[in-house]
Amino acid sequence: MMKLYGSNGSPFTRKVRVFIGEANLWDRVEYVLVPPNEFRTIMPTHSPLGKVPVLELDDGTKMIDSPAICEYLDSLHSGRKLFPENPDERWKALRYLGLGDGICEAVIAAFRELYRPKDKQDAALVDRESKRAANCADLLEREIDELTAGPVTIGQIAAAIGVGHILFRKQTGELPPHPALDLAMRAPRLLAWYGQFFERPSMQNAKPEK
Ligand SMILES: N[C@@H](CCC(=O)N[C@@H](CS)C(=O)NCC(=O)O)C(=O)O
Repeated sequence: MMKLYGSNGSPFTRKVRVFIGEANLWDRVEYVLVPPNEFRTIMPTHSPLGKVPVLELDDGTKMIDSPAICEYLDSLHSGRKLFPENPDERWKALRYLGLGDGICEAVIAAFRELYRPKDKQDAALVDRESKRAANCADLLEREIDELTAGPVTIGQIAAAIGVGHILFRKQTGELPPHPALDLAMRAPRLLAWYGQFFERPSMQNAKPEK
């Protein structure tokens, strides 16, 4: 049995968990939740980066970086590939993977800043990162028909995780209201699509938690 080390607040972990669900691989992977208070001691033993997610293979090899972990997992099943084999479909999916992950990175950068002492916080950074995430959401909104055409791919999964991470950190209050991140105003079709995607069992099985 392989082991996926992760945390429930991590969108990159969530992406891999959703991927495992969509690829029907839960019979081969055990999810190991790394407790927040042990994160900084446990994760460096699995990866020099000390970050989640890490996938431990049956031979003990530790795979790092969620796109690589997902691509590895995709090689293990004989069903329809979530990293499409057709080149045009593949480049499209990888582009949406980049945008979805980009949203997560920007949201993480913004809310991390807000964990610093108030007098040390850089408001311009929070503004810049919030706008960066919003710009990615804009592009996904403009391309919603291309994004959602066809069966589920790594691109759709990553885009959904990106949107979900904006909503999650807003809901926890860790990401303060920013006009750029009003998705209902800014990206209504993307938000509606996320609502449908969220109903998939793979997503229901990997809801974000603080
Ligand atoms: N590119 C990496 C990013 C992983 C990442 O940033 N993980 C965050 C959680 S979402 C983390 O472990 N951060 C802990 C830290 O920075 O100390 C991936 O896609 O797996």
